[in-house]
Amino acid sequence: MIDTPRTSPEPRTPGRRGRSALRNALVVGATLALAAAGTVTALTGTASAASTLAGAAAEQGRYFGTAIAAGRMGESDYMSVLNREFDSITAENAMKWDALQPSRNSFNFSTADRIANHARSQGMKLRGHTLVWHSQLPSWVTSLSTNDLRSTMNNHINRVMGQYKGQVHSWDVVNEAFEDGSSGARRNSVFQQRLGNGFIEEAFRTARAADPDAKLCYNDYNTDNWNHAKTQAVYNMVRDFKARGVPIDCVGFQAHFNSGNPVPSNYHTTLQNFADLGVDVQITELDIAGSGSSQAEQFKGVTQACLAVSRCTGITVWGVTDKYSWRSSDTPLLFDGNYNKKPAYQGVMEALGGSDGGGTTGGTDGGTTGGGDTASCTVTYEQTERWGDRFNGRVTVRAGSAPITNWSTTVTVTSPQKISATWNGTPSWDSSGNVMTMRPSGNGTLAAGSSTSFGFTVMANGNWNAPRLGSCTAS
Ligand code: G2I
Repeated sequence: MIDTPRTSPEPRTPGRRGRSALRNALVVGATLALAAAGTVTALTGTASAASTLAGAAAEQGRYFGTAIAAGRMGESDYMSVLNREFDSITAENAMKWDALQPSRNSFNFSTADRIANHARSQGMKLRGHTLVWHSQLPSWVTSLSTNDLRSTMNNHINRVMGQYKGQVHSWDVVNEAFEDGSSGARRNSVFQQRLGNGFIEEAFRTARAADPDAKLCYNDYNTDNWNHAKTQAVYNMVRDFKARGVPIDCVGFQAHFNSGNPVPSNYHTTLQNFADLGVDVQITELDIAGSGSSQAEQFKGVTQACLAVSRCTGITVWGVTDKYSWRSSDTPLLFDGNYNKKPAYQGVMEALGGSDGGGTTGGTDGGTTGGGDTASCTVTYEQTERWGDRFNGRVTVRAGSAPITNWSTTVTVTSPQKISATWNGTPSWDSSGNVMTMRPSGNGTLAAGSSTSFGFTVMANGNWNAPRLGSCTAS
């Protein structure tokens, strides 16, 4: 059993919300925005709780991400669940050393860029994984001399972080640098052998200079149980870094669990103790072997533990669907091989306070918020173009399971952003000018399940955050 957190999480405002979170309408926030605009007297046919992982997590001030494999990006069900449910992406393999610098000083960003571009186009966050790791390291690195390895490590950090500067919210700067077992020792990697204990510190200092705005994380597994030697060893390193001013902002807990390594009863204690050192904590590669209610309870417990720690800023699961998991026979994820939501999904949603989205079919239901025959609609956002000073957005309005005759939704931008143009809709504005209520131009009739879209231009004025959508109201 997991220790039940006694404290309620402090609501946090994420710096940048992803598309799914936006789409799934923070109902409270949306209601306030609509009330401020003085435009709506009643919400019709909308759910009372967010119906996707990212939407529900956003209501708790957290992101909810997944790892993705570039090779699966052509599969429409995969992409539709990704885009609907998650607001942060980690490249499962595409940002590792062997993918980015297969031979010395020859960088290949094409696959990683595809993932980064997808995240940007969807208004999703991007986690960077990983800069310095003993695994998936090309053999040319392992034969370098000490001085060459030092400059090569720093060059790799600079080039890769430079490529994604301003887009990656958190980087796993160093991954898995400690041994398993009871020794608490550093792993005997090529970095450790040639550069000694100082390589971790050096990597973090180089990373801070390369992208001062990215959060810099140390990431590892088997660091979940507070009593384990490895957990203590990582804790001592982070405490030492904080004491000496070595730049570190976060600790990633991979959270790969199975029956031999279950979610420990003191998990919340571990997360809280690290957070108390003055770093954020993130659950970075969550997957839990199993099925049914037992798996669901464990996913729920992990989610609750994160919510109970105000500095636990988000959760990433290590894949979209069981069928493409790195350990698919363990069925460790939230969607089965047909993209059906599993009990584990409901477990996470219960912890997040969301609804389960009204159905188990994942691939094509578009994340409907309602059900039955009540008039309802959902909204989704996509950035369609970007220039040096502005970007265009498109909002797709989709009717739920009943036909609708009218709809409205809000688009909120963050000052100093300004909406300078709109098309395919009739806008009205609140007094701040930041909240636009959009209604149909002319006939708002939509058949059940069908969609229409409107567009707008946002003058960024230095702020490139995606706009926030209110809930969609229909009659
Ligand atoms: O092992 C699970 C994870 C532990 N923490 C660090 C993560 O980066 C790691 O991810 C896994 C990926 O999920 C696997 O997909 O890292 C593995 C490599 O250490 C990845 O496996 C590799 C295979 O070993 C390669 O043969 C294969 O070419 O995936 C590659 C791409 O499919």
